Amino acid sequence: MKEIDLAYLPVVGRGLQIKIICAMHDIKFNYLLSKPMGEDFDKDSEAPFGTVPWMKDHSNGLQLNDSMAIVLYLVSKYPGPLTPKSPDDAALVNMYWSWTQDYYSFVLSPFHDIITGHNEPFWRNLRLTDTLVDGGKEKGVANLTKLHHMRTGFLEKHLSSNQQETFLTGSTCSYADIFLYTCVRTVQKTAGFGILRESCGGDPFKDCPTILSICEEVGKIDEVTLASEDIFEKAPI
Ligand SMILES: N[C@@H](CCC(=O)N[C@@H](CS)C(=O)NCC(=O)O)C(=O)O
Repeated sequence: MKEIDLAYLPVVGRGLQIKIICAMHDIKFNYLLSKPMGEDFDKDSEAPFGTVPWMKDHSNGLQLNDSMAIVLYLVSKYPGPLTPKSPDDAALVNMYWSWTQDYYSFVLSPFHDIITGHNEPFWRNLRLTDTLVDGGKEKGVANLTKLHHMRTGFLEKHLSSNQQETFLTGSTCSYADIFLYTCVRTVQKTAGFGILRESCGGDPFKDCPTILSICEEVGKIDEVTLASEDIFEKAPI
C-alpha cells in the first residue's frame, strides 16, 4: 500500500512539492489541513516539532516532521522517476534542494509574514526581527527584494556557466527541480507575491533565463500540472 497522510496549510509553500512527488511515484496522497488554517490537524499538539509539513505512512505508521526528510524517505522507500541514480547524483540533487530550501526560508517565508500581516514574533523563529525591525514593511520589502536578486543571481550564474542541461543536474527531472518550480511559480503567479513582482518592476526572474527554462520543462510534466491544479491562481501565497 503506497499511501500517506500529509498535514500542511492551504498554500503552495512546502506542501505542493510533496504532493507532486507522490503523483510522480504513484503514492496515494491524503491532504490534511492544519490549524490555524484548517481543522484536520493541529500542528502544535500533533506534530512533534510544532511545524508542518508532517507525514504519516499508512504502510508502517512512520511519522516524519520535516519536508526534506519526507522527500528523501518517499523517493527511497517508493522508487520512481525522481529516485537518484547514484550517490553522486543524490549529492547534487540534495545540494540544489537545499539552495531552494534556503531561498524559501530566507526570502519567500519572510515575505509570507509581510503579505499576511503576521506579526506574532514566535511564528517562524523570531524572523520578523530580521526583516522588519529597521524601517517596517517598506524597508523589509526592499531588503527581501535585494536578497531575492542576490540569491537567484548566484544560482543563475552557476547554472549558466555550466554546460546547459535541461534540468538542474542533467537531462532528468529531480525533486530539487520540482521544488524550484513550485517556488518560482509562487512568486510569478500567486496574488500575495504581487508585492515582490511590483518591487522588481514586474518580472522577478527577468535576469534568470536558465532558471526559467528549467521551470518551463518541469511544467511540461503531466503529473506536475495535474497535482498543481489551479493552486498558483487560487492560493494567496
Ligand atoms: N525545516 C522545516 C521547516 C518547517 C516550517 O517552518 N514550516 C512552517 C510552514 S512552511 C511552519 O510550520 N510554521 C509555523 C510555525 O513555525 O509555527 C521543513 O522544511 O519542514
